[in-house]
Amino acid sequence: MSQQSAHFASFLIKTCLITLAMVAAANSQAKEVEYEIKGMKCGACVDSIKEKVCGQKGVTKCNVEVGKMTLTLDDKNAPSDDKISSLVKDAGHFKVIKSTPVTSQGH
Ligand SMILES: [Cu+2]
Repeated sequence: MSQQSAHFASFLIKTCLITLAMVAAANSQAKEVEYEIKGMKCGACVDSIKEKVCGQKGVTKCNVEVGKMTLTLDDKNAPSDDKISSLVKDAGHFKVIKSTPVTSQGH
């Protein structure tokens, strides 16, 4: 095998593995939850919450904006609501005041 085709083969394998991982992620039960957060004022607040919450095991998607956080949670490994509340609290003077499951039905 030439070096170039070996390189191409390894590229194919990587692409294949990524696709498999994506399919696995899509197949596992995921839920989306929206959190209303008190005490956030600016981008720095957003960053500190992101830092605490987004890397958690079971959090597959993490979107934080001022006053609001939307997480996609992998049902199997998802942190509990209490855990998430305490992570948000640890990030600064923030408090989860409401969490609402987002249903994709009705779209
Ligand atoms: Cu801030």
